[in-house]
Amino acid sequence: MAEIGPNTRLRTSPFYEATLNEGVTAFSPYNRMLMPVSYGDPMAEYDRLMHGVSMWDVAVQRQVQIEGPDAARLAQILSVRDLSGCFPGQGKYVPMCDHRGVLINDPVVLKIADDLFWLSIADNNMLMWARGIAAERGLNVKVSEPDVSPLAVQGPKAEDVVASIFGDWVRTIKFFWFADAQIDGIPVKIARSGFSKQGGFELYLTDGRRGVDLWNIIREAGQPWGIGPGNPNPIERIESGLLSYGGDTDDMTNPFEVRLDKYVDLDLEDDVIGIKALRRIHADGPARHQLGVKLDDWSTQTGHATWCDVLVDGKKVGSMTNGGWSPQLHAVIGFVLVSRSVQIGDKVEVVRNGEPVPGTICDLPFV
Ligand code: THG
Repeated sequence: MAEIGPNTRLRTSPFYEATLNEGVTAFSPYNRMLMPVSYGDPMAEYDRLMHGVSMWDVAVQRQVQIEGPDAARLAQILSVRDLSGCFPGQGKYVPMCDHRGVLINDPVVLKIADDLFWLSIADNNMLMWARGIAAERGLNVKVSEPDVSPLAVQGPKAEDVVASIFGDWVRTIKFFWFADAQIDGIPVKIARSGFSKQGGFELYLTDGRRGVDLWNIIREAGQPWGIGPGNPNPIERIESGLLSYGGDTDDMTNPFEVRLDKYVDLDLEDDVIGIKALRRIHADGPARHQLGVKLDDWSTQTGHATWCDVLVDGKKVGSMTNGGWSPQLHAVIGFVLVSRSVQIGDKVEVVRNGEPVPGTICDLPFV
């Protein structure tokens, strides 16, 4: 088995050593970093998230910091969701598009202050994008990547764990809001957010030298609730209908195709990038839509390096973008991105490793 040689282009997370100690078995590249994606026991990782508490290293969710007099303006120019109702201390899930209306990211935007924003980004170079747009529009802002690394604590017991460390006041943090805190001199922002539907927090570490210390504090405090390491869980997020930018989207996908309609405000000013294209796409109706598929095949085989063709009467109508065995549905389920002619209830075939597997189209979310 070949290895990735040491290089300065692949950055390590402040939690890297801690994840090695935990026995991480697989990484995925993301924002020129390594994201831990398995500790070797996917069912245990899933069960902790569903019934207990899981912690995961998402330092790869890099922050793009925008500060200065035009910070709010640049944040809005990049966002097809209205940010005017966003207050300091609040986050919003925000689609970002290019001039064609194609989705280029779906960050959580955190408003730190009236003139200071973080874009907590998915896998695409938004630092370069934000800098380029700021310069071309002549905006008075500084765009940088700060020393900030999120650590997720997710699952029904996450609140108990985080409260046991920081105090019961964290229970009052509202969905997608955040607050400053410290533990043993380690500075964090505690946000009620995270890439699962099981509830929990993300701790934004703001001193990269203290990653292992923070990991160990949470690990220790979580023992009574059976905490263990995990990852943005590939099957829970499919059951729950959460989009993976870059996993479920390609270089043509617009927000309407992937169920982000409710985060798009078409009456924003014309200077918002992509908004004019989105108005046209909305009027014409998008070409494709994202739905679910349930396969009539009990094999638990998961993990596809490429999208799988979806066929109707032997003709390609789209792709299954991700899929896997669902313990809740007792079936292999997946997301499909298919022509709008394909409807809920339709019978299709999904080509996996050259073999057509029959399945049925269904609505999202699965659960
Ligand atoms: N947390 C933080 N940054 C992130 C992610 C995260 N950056 C990358 C990636 N994940 C961005 N993608 C998402 C996708 C979904 C959600 C958050 C980030 C999400 N959606 C909820 C939902 O769909 O139900 C809530 C959206 C809402 O209604 O406000 O949480 O996970 N820091």
